[in-house]
Amino acid sequence: TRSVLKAALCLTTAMAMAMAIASPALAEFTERTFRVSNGINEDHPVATGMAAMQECLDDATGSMMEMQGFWGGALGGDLQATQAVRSGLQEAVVTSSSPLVGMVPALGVFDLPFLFRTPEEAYAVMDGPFGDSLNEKLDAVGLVNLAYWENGFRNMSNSQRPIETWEDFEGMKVRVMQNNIFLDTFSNFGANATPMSFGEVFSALETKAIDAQENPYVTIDTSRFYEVQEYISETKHAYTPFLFLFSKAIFNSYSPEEQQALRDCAIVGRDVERAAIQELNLASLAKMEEAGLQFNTITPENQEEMLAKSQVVYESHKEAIGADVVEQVQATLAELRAE
Ligand code: TF8
Repeated sequence: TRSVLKAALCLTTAMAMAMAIASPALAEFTERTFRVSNGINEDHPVATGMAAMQECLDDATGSMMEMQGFWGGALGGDLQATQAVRSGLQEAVVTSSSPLVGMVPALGVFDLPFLFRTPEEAYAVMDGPFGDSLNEKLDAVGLVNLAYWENGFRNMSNSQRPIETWEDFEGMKVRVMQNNIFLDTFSNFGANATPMSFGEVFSALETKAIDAQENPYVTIDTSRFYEVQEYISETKHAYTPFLFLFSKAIFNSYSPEEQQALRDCAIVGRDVERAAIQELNLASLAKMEEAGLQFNTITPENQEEMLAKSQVVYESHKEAIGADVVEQVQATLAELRAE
């Protein structure tokens, strides 16, 4: 018994000493590596944002947290990767909101045609109380949205003709995201809309199984869609965000300090990523024009007509998105526009 007592005493002393030595700030961090799944390629500005986020995490945690980016859908498409994150099999994913509407119907608000007019407007809505209210709905299905990153304003590319009015969509085979709002928006314009996951788009364009797709310029560039397209039309028909989603099950096993570092640094990365996209947008467009694509913008009148034509989509999806959600975003936008 004596030696046991002695050993116990020794242990207590050792523990007390260890606790005194460990710096109180760093004691809150455990060495962790986590995977971040991306559908887009590594030359997309999300990588620039992640580099800034990593630097921030290094500073905040004493280099205890390391992100590993996976690109080009290597860990699955948006929907598949998000399901893995939700069930705790994967730590994180940067995904468009649009394929997740089946999980969180309110996210469909971002798919409503011509909802936002400027990036600043979109930022104000997403980074404010409205964005928070959607984050609560994501949380309820096991997803922690660290921040709203930018996918951006979506424009058309196709192999047939310039899009100048909604009538130009007549009979065009347009790939849409796996989302009924996009499906109805393009069907309503007279297109032959086909839902398809992002990973299938390039070869579907290449083999002419489809004529057209829509994405921000930076994506049309970095995913090489322009190599198999002839026309690019600045429709800006929707602004879709990227969500930086962390598995709630895994997030909850982290210390409060680790959770805070993730939230803070995701915002640092967000700002860098948004700025990088705004800059690259013009460069991407110039590059695609140089590669021989014919570019056109849409007159404000024709854009107004597209919006008017799309009112039926607002009406038919309002209930599914949540009438309160649609009304809240419209009220927030009205307030911003009155400023
Ligand atoms: C789409 C989306 C995608 C992104 C990407 C896979 O068209 O805009 O480009 O979600 O991360 O499916």
